[in-house]
Amino acid sequence: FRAYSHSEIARDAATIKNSVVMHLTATFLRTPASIDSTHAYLASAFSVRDRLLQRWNLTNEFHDRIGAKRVYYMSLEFLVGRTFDNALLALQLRDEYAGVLGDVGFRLEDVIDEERDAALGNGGLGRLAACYVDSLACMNYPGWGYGLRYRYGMFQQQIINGYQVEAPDCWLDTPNPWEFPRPDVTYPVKFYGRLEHVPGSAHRYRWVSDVVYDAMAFDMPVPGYGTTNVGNIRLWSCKTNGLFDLNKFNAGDYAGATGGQVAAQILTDVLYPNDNTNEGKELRLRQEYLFCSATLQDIVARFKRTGRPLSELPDMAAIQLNDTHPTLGIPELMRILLDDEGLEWDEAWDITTRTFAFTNHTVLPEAMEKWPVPMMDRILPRHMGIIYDINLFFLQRVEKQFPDDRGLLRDISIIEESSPQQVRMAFLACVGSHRVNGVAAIHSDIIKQSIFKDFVRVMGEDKFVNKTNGVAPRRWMNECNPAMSELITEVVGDRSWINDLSKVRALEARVDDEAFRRRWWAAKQANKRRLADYILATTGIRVSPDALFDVQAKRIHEYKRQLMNILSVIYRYHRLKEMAPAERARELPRVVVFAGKAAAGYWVAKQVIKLINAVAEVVNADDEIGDVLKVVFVPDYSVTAAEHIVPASDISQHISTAGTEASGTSNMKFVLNGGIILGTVDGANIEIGEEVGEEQIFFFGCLAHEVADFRHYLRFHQPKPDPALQTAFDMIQRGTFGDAHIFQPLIDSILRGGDVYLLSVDFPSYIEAHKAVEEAYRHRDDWVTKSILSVARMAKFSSDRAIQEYAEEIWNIEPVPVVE
Ligand code: 26Q
Repeated sequence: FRAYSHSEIARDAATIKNSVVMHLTATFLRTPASIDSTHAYLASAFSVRDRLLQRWNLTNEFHDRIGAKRVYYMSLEFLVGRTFDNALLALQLRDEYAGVLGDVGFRLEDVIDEERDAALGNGGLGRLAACYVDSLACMNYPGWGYGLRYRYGMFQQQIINGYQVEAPDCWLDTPNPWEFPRPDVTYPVKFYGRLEHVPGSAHRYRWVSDVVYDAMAFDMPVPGYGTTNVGNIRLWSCKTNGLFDLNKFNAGDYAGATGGQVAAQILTDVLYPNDNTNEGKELRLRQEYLFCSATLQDIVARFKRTGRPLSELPDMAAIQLNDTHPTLGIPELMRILLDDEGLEWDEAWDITTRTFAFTNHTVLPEAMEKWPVPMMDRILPRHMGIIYDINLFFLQRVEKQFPDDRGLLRDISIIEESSPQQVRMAFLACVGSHRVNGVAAIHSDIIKQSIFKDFVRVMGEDKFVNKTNGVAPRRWMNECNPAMSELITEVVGDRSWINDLSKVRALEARVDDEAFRRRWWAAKQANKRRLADYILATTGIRVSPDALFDVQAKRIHEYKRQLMNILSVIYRYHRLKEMAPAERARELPRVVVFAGKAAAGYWVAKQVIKLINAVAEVVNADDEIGDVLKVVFVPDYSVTAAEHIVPASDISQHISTAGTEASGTSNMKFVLNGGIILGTVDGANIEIGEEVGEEQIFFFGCLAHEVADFRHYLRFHQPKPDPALQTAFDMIQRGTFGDAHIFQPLIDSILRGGDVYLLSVDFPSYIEAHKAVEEAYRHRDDWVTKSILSVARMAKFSSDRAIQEYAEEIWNIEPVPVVE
C-alpha cells in the first residue's frame, strides 16, 4: 500500500470533528450522555496524534532514504511536560480543535488541563533535553532523543503541615496518546555472569550470564513547529527476557513463574529524584546500563542496515552524553565492536571517540558520579575490563607525554585509588569523547580550571568548548504567554520569530511607543491575574495582581540559597512591623512566590520548605500587613506549573553562590517573558546581562574567584552576621514562626557549619539589591523599558541557537527539510 502524504490528511473542521467523534465512540466507548472532559481530551489527543503520525513516518523514512547523519541525544531524563497544546500549535490546528470542542460543549483550556505532565526528569538537565529535541525537530535536523520510560516520574509534592510529602506520580494510569509501543524493537540486556576469552584474539571475550532482561522501545513524537518534520524520543521499558519460567509454570507455581518479570520491571519503575547529588545506589547503575546497552544496540543495528562498514559509524551517528549518566555507552559501544563485531582495539576506539561527545552540567563535588569498582565488576564484568584497558592505554600515553609524573597519573586516572577503588565517570566520559562542553561561558571556564585541568594539559585546550544553554521559544513564549506573543507577532509582522528569535529585536523600535508600552504592561498584568487565580486554587491564598511579583522557582538546594531569600523576607516582615501604619502604607506591596521540590532524602532542603511555609502562615494572617507582603509556596512545581508562573514574574531570583550554578535555564525563561532578574554573577546570568545590558539586571554578591578565600576564612572563623541577618535569626529564635528549635539547624548551617554557600557574605548586598529593585519598580516607565528591551535582546537564549552550535561545531550534521 501507499502511505498517505501529509497533504492528503484533511485539516478542515468537518474532518477533524469526524475524527474526534470517531475516537470518542470507537476508541473510548462514549455516547453523548457519557462524554466528560477527560474523554474529550483523550479523543481529541488521539485525533491530533493521527495527524502527527503521517509526518512522523515520513520524517524517519526520509532520513533513512537519503542516508542523513543523525544525532542521538542520550539522557536519563526528558522533562517534556504536556504535549497536546504544543502539538496543536505546531500543526497550526489550535483554532480548529477549539471550534470542534466548543461544538461538543467543552472549552479547549479545560480540555488541555486534563493532560498529565510527562515528568521524566528532575529539573534543568531534563528540561534542557526536552528543549533540545524540540529545536532539532523545528530546525529540520535529523536526530532523536534516547531515554528511559519510567513508570513513575518525578514525585508529586504535597504540602502537609508545612512539610513536603512525596506521592507517587502514576502518570501511566490513564491512556497516554503520546507514546507508541514498539514491541518489535526489543533488545536483550545482560547483567552479572562471567567472561570467557576468545582464543587467538587480543581483546575479544564471550560474556556468559543467564540474567538477561528485555528493553522494549516506546516512541514519543516531537512535533516541529512550522515544519512537517516530527522528531522522536525513544524510551526504553524493561521486562524479563521471555514470558516466564516454564518449569515453575508447569509445576503449578504461577506466582513464581512470573516472579522474574516483577524483578525486571523494577529497573524502569522510578526516576531517581536527586538533582545534583549522586547517592551511589546499585539500582541506578543497573538503570544506566540497561539504557546504554539498549540504545547502543539500536544505533548499531540501524547503522548496519545501511550496509556501510563500521568504520563509517561516526559519519552516520553523533552521540551526545547528557552529563555522565549515560557514560556506560562508551564501554558498551566498545564491547559491541570488539566482542560482537570482532574489530581490533584501535579501530574500535577510534570509532568510539569520534562518535561520542560529552556535556558536563555541574561542578558540585556531591554530584560527581563515581561507582565502586567491586560493584561495577560484579554487575558488568566485561565493561569493567574494558574500562581498565581504556585507562591503561590512556595512562601509557600520559606517561609518555609527561614522564615521571606519578602525581599526574594518580590525579588523572579513570580509577580513583580510594578504598574501595572508584570509577570516575566524568573522566571516562572525557577520555572517550572528542568534545567536552560546559553549559555557560563561566562554567566552561571553571571546568577547565578544576575538574578537567589535567585533561586540558594532556589532550589540549581545543577539546574543551562552551555551549551556552537555551530554551525553546515555542513552549516558553508562544505557548505559555499568548498575550505577549500576540504583541510580538504584531511588531514582527508575522509568526516567524517563533522559529527565528533574532526577529524579536524589532521590539526595540517600539520601546518609546506609548500605546504599545501600555499594552505590554497590560499583558504582564493579565498574566499576573492568571497566576493569582492559580495561587488561589492551589493554596487558598489571595494575592493582589497590583503587587510586585517576586518569584524563585527551582529545585530546593542549599547552593541555590532559597534560605537566603526567606531570611530576607523575614527581615522585611520585621521592618514592616516596626513601621507606623502610614509609613507602611507607602511601602511597595510585594508577593514573594516560592516553588520547587526537594529530593526526598535531602533533610536540610525539606526544612527550608517548612520554614518558608511557617513564615507564609504568620505573615499572610497578619492583618497589619495585609497586601503589603504576601508569601506563597506553590506546591508541586512542574513544567505545567512553570508555564503559569514564568509569564507572571516582575522579578525572578537566581541567587546561587557565584561559581555553583552551571548555567540555569529558568533565568532565560523569565527574561524571555518580560521579567527582570535579581541574581548573582553566576551561570548564564552573566551572559544574559551582557546581552540585555547591565541596566536591565540587578546583580549583587561576591564573584566566583572570591569564593575560595571566603570559604577558607569561614572554615576557621564564625561569621559575624550583619544587623539585618541577625534580626532575621532573632525573629526565628523568638518563636515568631512556631517552634524555634526545628529551624535552629538552618541557622547553624550558617553560624557553625562554615557557611559553605556564603549567605552571611552576600546578605548585605542582597538586601541592597532588593532596595534597588523596589526603587526601579516604582518608576513604572523605566521598568517597562527594561522589560521590553530585555525581551528584544534575548535571541541568544533560544535553544535553536544552542542546537545550531552543537550541530555545526560538534555533531557535524545538517538540516534537511523533509521532501516527499
Ligand atoms: C546522578 C547520579 C545518581 C542519581 C542522580 C544523579 C543526578 C541526576 C540529575 C545528578 C544530577 C542531575 C541533574 C542535574 C541538573 O539538572 N543540572 C542542571 O543542568 C542545567 C542544564 O544544563 C543547568 O542549567 C543547571 O545549572 C544545572 O544545575
